[in-house]
Amino acid sequence: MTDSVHTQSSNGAGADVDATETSEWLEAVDAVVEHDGPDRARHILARAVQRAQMAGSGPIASITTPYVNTIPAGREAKLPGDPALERRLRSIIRWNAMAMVVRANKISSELGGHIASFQSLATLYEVGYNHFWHAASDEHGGDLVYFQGHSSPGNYARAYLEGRLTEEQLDGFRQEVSSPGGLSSYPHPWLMPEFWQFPTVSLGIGAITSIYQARFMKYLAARGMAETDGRKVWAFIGDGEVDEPETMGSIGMAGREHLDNLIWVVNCNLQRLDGPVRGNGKIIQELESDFRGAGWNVIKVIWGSRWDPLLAEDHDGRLVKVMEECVDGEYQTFKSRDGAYVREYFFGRDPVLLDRVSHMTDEEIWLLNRGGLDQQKVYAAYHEAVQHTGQPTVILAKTIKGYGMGVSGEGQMITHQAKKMTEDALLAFRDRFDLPLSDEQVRAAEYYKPPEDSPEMQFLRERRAGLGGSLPVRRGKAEPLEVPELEAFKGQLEGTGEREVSTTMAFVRVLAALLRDKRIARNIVPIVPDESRTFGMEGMFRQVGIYSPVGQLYQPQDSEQLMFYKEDKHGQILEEGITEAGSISSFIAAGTSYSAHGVPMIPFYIYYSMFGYQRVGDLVWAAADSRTRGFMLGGTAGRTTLNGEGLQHEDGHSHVLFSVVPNCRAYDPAFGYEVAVIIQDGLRRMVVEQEDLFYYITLMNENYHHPAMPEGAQEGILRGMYPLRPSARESGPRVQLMGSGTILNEVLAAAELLESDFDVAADTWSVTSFTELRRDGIATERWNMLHPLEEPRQAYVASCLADHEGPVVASTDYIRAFADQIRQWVPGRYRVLGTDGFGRSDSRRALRRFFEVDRHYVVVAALKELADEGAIEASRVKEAIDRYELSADAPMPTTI
Ligand SMILES: Cc1ncc(C[n+]2csc(CCOP(=O)(O)OP(=O)(O)O)c2C)c(N)n1
Ligand SMILES: [Mg+2]
Repeated sequence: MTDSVHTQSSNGAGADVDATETSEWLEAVDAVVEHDGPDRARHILARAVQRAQMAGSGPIASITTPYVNTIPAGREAKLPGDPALERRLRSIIRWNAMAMVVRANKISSELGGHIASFQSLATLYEVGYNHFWHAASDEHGGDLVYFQGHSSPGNYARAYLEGRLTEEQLDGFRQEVSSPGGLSSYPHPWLMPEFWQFPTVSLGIGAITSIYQARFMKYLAARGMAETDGRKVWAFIGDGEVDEPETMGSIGMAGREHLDNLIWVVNCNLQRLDGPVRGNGKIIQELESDFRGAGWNVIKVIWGSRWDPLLAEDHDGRLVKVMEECVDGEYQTFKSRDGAYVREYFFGRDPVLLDRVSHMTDEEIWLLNRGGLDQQKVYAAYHEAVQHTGQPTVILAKTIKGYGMGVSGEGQMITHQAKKMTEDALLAFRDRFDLPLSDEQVRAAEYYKPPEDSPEMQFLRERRAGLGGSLPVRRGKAEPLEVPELEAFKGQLEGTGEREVSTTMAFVRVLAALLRDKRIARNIVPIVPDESRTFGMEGMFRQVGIYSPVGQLYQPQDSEQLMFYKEDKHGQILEEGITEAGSISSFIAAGTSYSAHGVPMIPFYIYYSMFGYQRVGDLVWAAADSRTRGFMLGGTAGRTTLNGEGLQHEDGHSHVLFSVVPNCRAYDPAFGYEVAVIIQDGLRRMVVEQEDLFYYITLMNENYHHPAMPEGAQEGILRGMYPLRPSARESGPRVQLMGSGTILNEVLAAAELLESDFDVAADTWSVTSFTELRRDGIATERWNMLHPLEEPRQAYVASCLADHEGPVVASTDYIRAFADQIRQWVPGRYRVLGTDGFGRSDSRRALRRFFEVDRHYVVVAALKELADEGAIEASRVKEAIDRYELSADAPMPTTI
């Protein structure tokens, strides 16, 4: 770049006080570039900038470059083969993608779909499909491509040409229930498990999970679990999508860890749903500095080849100056108008430029194309990206939203949601992309597939065969592993005797046992967001090491100690730092490794339970959709059990939140043996049987005695409840008490008080999962409804309680909705206590009294139920209230 005007506008320097001196410097730069090349120029200038900064110049902007392509025209790798053929093939795919949305909405406009986004992306996808993306084969482990969610019609249209989908299936777009083989709206592995690999449509989710996927591949390779060299993770991200914190929040990690197996393509069509992304600025320039600052290799693909001659002639920088002055809102408007408009409002900003394009017709000006829509420019960028080492690459590709939609949407504000095309727009689309369709066929939006022996189809097949097969494609199973039997956790099954421990400690011992088990030790992936010491896991730092791509470049402060802080190239722990979103992204990468890499890994992600679903719910949903297998451990759980931390920390509802995830098995165990049974069976189901489930288990930090596992309890632990301590009393009033987690101890104490103070028999049940009990209840009820003539089945809760008299009282450390889940299957009266309200700090005892879930409230609740049943006098309830000094007129805990 030779122009002082342009230099000023891109680096914000002040007015030029000595233009002659400036030109001399610039000429010197030109000379270096000419004689020694641009790399040498960069070196000298970097040194010069450093010198000026040392002298106090302040920051000199160096992270943005002029608003032109990063790769100069002369340095581009050339697209191999026949460009015209590729354009024809891409045009057919464009047509079919558009047709499937138009046709679906002829059936009913209820169905929806998007046309404009894929039309902006088509070149970016097709160059990848034809030249870069490997499917998994004997020669290559396979690239992993995160497609932009609402561009799925483009993927379907290609799969149709490849013979993977039929016309009937295309016609079943968004009709998954009524049309067999119907296609899901967006990439959903849950709905199309052999096709889609990564759910992306909740904006930001594909972005962050792609980063952690790339990092997990480096981790797998470092640990010798899989050969991932040469494999790339590609992620397509919308320019509007970059506003999501999940999109940009982890780019620093990708830079820091040198994830050169990661390539992001940001589709800068300048628009999001409502309007322009940065109408008053330039999204590409903004992102360039963000990514470069985060250590990424940035490739801007702004201008198409038709601009090359104009840029080559731009010795005075006037063109680049106008390019930089125009804001994105203007660029959007240009492409919604015509050549005459562009001449007047773009080139017309500078009379010299206007003159420079005077030889061009309006049509030629209109055809000046954008980089992201030019297969040559895109090819050159991809070529450089896959070669680049030491850094992740982001390609900032400028495109046009609704490209080709003409009056029905091109560059228009309304284009995102356009799912219909006028007849004129359809005909214009046909003409613009030279599609061999009659007017009749166009009006009917017929699909088009060229003859099998046509050059387009041959090329398509050849390219995909050369790259290992079709994409996307998802692997559903890996070689199963052997898992330890329950006896491996003997320590937990036998109880703790005199020792008082927490369920967190019990879990850490189970994990330690797994890390010693030869069959699966290597497959375990402990994940922690800066909380290992909280959970007493710091012993593992030394034992298995913390993964770091560079090992440990310093002597740790605690190196003298046995359990020092050990970072290691082969480390097994993923210590994520303070990012729950990043940690769960690692959980997803590890828990889907069986699918993406054919290597089953078993993540144990342990974190503060409050910062789980509540913090990253959408990623939990993505984990479920992805068929992630693994364990999420909600540590320091329970509103009164994590007692000192107050409102923002004390979790009384994560179980209710996790209860909504269909393939999540959620448990609130109270004892070490329950933890062991649940984890062992989870391993069997996920790793041996390969069921697509994941587990949520709450763990607590309260220490108490753990009994040995009662005989025969195993099945009940897994199904959700089992009898823990039956009363020895045979006659007199009787109640059934239920409890879970730490509050089970209060319930056990209540049973003793009922017996000793009130002569009431109390049978105690440990409820490990109200959520599982509810699932069983719903399934049973549904079966009975649909089989009215058959012998009704009994819900598991009902069958447990069938031979046990008396009202039922449940108390937990969660809001009442948790235990309330099973109400309709509890025979007889059912009263639920819970910790509804905001947490606060105090002793556990005070909090349990405050929230009315302690032993005394359980006694009062049980007596009240007995009184309401007529089994005892109401005065006995009052007696208990007085005896235990409960405050009858205290306000509801939820209101204070
Ligand atoms: C978390 C989330 N919020 C909102 C949406 C709804 N939505 C779908 S696409 C879209 C606009 C996307 O714009 P951009 O990222 O620029 O993609 P483009 O279609 O322009 O390529 C919105 C708001 C969503 N899918 N996910
Ligand atoms: Mg956009």
